[in-house]
Amino acid sequence: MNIRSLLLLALLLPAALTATAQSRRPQVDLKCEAHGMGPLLDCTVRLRGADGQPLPGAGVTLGATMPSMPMAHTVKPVKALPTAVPGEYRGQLTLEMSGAWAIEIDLTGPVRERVVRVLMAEECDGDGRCPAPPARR
Ligand SMILES: [Cu+2]
Repeated sequence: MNIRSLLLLALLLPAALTATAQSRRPQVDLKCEAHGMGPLLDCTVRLRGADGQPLPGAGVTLGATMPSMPMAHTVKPVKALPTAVPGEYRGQLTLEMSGAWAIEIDLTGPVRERVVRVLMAEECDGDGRCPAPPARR
């Protein structure tokens, strides 16, 4: 191997490693519904591996903070438990007010990752359940 190909390798290797690390990242799908006072937030997390296959056997913890009010809230993180559907986990957060919440998804086990999604959680009228859509930034 001459010096030129060595240099080329040195240039390309980090990019290749980054691409590999990226492609190993799990796909994380989060859907939440708000209901009741608090509001309560029921969240469903669907995990897929880099190969697109459902990812069972992960530890999934959900936390919530309010980006607009740092340190104002102490929402207790909850474990999201596996459902009958492979790669699907459900957990319920008790929020302390309506508004934009950053939902922190901490993954352990086959994958270690923290994913944060900001959702709008509103109190629903009566017994209603309201989808919590992504918050506009
Ligand atoms: Cu707040």
